[in-house]
Amino acid sequence: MTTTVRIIGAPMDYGADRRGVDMGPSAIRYAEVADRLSDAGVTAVDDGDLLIPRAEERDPNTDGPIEGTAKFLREVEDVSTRLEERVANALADGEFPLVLGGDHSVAIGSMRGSAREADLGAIWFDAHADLNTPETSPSGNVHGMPLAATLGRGAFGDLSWARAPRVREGSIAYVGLRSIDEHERELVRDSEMTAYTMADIDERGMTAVVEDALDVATDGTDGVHVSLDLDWVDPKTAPGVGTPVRGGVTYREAHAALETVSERHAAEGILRSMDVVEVNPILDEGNETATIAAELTASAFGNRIL
Ligand code: B3U
Ligand code: MN
Ligand code: MN
Repeated sequence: MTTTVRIIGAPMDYGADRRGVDMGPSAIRYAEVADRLSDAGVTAVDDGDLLIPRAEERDPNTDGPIEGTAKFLREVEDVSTRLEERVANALADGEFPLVLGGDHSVAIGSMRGSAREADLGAIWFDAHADLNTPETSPSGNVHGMPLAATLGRGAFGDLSWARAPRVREGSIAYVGLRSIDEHERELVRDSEMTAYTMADIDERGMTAVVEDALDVATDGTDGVHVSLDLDWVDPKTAPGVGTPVRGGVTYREAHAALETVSERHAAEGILRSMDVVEVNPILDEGNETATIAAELTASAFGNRIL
């Protein structure tokens, strides 16, 4: 049975400080993600974009319903709820939901949709930990908080639209972590999550690290969500992101990582959903970052040279 990937565009930038990631879905489509997926042997269908009002038309509402600061939280709730539905519908129809962001707060809706009928593990390919809560966030930007939201940490514990009850902390693995806030460091250390930093990749090589991350995310779960934040890749290679952090993974390491995921998927059928986030075409050079995003997506579905 061939896989059908359902592309769901989530052009949301409420969670980020810099405008532009709302153009991510267009840029990744323009970089021929659908054709690249076909080359990988899967059928791609496009579910279009969620309609999302521009941030300028909304009020960031920093004194919203919770303790701490989380800008545009009502808007993020609205998008998350609609995205969750689209992701759950794709799975119910037997298709694979591929969410194109948008800033990383789209992962709240994608993971909730994916975890509705399954115990879900996750691999977080990202420079950042995204575990801030509204109380600890230095920026108030929700794209630094999606894992805290999904796990119901801090003020998110009171928000029923955010927490995904079937995502366990112990089933989440970071790969390539290299930028972490002071409070967040403690949060990660005290959590049951597994964190593979850039140092682990340097020491052991990408393939071995991703194999271990897959063990974490598959152990006792029904499937794995892959969250790919393009700031994971080194900014010299992928400059079109809002919060570049030097010392990121190389082009080749990135492909090796997603190929390792696809090999495990081919053998064990582990993948359940994926999001590709934080591509910012305004800051990009020649759509290079979106192109890498599209290529890495195809790698995750088994695109190979031979
Ligand atoms: N940790 C910082 C910065 C950040 C997180 N995610 C991104 N940037 N893309 C924060 O604002 O929470
Ligand atoms: Mn992120
Ligand atoms: Mn990031």
